[in-house]
Amino acid sequence: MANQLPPGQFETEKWPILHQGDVYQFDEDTWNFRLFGKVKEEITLSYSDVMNLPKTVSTIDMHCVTTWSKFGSSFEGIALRELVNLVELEKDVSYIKIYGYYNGDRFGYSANLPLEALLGDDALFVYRWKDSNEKEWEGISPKHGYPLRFIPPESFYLWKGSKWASGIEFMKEDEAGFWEELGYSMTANSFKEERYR
Ligand SMILES: Nc1nc2c(c(=O)[nH]1)N[C@H]1C(S)=C(S)[C@@H](COP(=O)(O)O)O[C@H]1N2
Ligand SMILES: [Mo]
Repeated sequence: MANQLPPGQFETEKWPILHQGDVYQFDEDTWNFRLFGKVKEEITLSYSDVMNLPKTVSTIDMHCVTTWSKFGSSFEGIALRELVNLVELEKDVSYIKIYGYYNGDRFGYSANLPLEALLGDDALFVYRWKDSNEKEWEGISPKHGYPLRFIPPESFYLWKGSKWASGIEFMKEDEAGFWEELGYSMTANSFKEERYR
């Protein structure tokens, strides 16, 4: 699957920046990460709680619905499954929403995804990355979502990757997030070109 161009996409070398609203300014004292929704007990993690979880490194292609694709970036972060392991899910939880900052609201952005597709090494909350031709790690910049940014598997368009990630809601039914409410695809499979609803 790696380095495959989905239909209707072109390759770019640089990593473009796209988002709505202003850039979140990280403050460790007020930052936290919430796991909530259909779980036995909701939990709130501090920045150090999150950063002390096991780390995963993956190389993941990114496909933006505006038609650019960027191949072979390496990311270091916390696999989504490590966070799921911290809560006891109610029966029949199949979907999640990953939240992120939007214009002063830490839960103003969200994207819905099927949980089952996100349990591998290619579903990561990242804090540093390495371009395909670089040797040195570089922190995820504030504009790309510092301190924690979700990168979805390459089978999903990149809007499913919440910047300035702030929590995961566990759900039994699929529910539209920020872009999905505005007409973008619920499933967003980049290789099936599922752009709009
Ligand atoms: N919190 C937040 N995350 C967001 C967005 C946003 O507006 N707010 N935009 C999404 C969209 S539409 C895209 S295409 C990607 C772009 O990520 P990049 O700027 O790192 O390339 O971020 C996604 N994550
Ligand atoms: Mo986008």
